[in-house]
Amino acid sequence: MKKVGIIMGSDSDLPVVEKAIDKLKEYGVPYEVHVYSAHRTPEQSAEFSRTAREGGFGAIIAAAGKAAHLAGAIAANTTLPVIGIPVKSSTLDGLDALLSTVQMPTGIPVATVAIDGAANAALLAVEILAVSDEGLADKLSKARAAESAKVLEKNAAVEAKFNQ
Ligand code: RP5
Repeated sequence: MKKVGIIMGSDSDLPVVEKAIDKLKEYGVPYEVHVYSAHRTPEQSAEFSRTAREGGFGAIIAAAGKAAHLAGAIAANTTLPVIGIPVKSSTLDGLDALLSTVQMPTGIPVATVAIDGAANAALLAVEILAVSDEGLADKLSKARAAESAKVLEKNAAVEAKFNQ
């Protein structure tokens, strides 16, 4: 199975990124985690993304806050799918990171999830790998069904309490 690369701009992003790591573990997807900054260690982040395809990666998750150029800088150096997580690490509550991550120019896409949306970033990476992996696709379907069952159970309780 292809690996997922998880890159964060600073180790201060780790509390958010851990939710992506946990989700990948849940699905048994192999991953590597690195701290590479678009601004503080530009050579390392470029080198990682240039060699990611031959290194066995199938998707890259990039998490950064403030002027969050990491996902875009990584996407500039690879044609692998790149998923950006805008991190809420500033006085602007992550809106700065959201706009910096999502507003990519045509030709260099970054699939941007919600501010601090690390679990969804991992799920999107799993969905990308599941395009060519039946086992993963099956796990995703089962998880969706389990979520639906939980909501239906809650609906039944609410209906029983309030409806005549
Ligand atoms: C960004 O700046 C990082 O991704 C982090 O979210 C933010 C703050 O970094 P530190 O100053 O805590 O290292 O580049």
